[in-house]
Amino acid sequence: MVSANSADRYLPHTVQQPVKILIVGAFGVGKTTLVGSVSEIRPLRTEETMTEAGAGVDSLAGLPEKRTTTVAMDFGRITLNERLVLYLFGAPGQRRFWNLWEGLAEGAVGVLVLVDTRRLEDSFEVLDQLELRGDTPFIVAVNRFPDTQHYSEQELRQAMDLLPETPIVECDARDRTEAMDALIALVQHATELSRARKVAS
Ligand SMILES: Nc1nc2c(ncn2[C@@H]2O[C@H](COP(=O)(O)OP(=O)(O)OP(=O)(O)O)[C@@H](O)[C@H]2O)c(=O)[nH]1
Ligand SMILES: [Mg+2]
Repeated sequence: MVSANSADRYLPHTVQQPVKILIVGAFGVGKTTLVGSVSEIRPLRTEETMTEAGAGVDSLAGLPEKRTTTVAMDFGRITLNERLVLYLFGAPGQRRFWNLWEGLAEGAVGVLVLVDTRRLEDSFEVLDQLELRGDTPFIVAVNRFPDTQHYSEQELRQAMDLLPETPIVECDARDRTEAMDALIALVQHATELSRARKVAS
């Protein structure tokens, strides 16, 4: 029997809609920072102190504070509304770990590609990797650093050779609201694509 106040005790069954999101990007673009800013649980991190091995491979230019790098993944969670919970997986950015991306992308509804336009060339290969994956929806989020030069959306789109339908957003990965807005834009894009594909099939 359902008691009068069951609505207070039980979450509506619609609540548990877990959605997996993958955050990728070149070395040091702010993936771990973004997961940490938005996660409502203490994020799981796999940070290791950077060693000499990375010197010359991964540039720390423009990242004066950076001391560690992700070696496996970041994990966080955010409840977007009473129906939607996002599970966030942040990928490692060092190229030697990119082989982990395939596994991390398994079951993801969308990918947030974080880019640092001060080192945009580092992101070209990241975008190539995604295009190889084919059908996982993605959007590009420009992480704004203090010395980031402003480019128009058209300039960015052209530089990254993005399709007109791929959304570009801008955020400060340290800012919870801005980072969350980027994730919401991704979820919306993935939802729209999935609807369009259903109609087409
Ligand atoms: N000013 C500024 N600094 C940022 C921002 N996002 C990240 N940082 C700093 O930039 C550095 C890089 O951040 P991480 O979050 O470790 O980058 P990552 O993409 O996870 O790096 P890897 O896992 O090594 O690829 C850190 O020192 C952050 O404090 C931002 O939006 N603005
Ligand atoms: Mg990281």
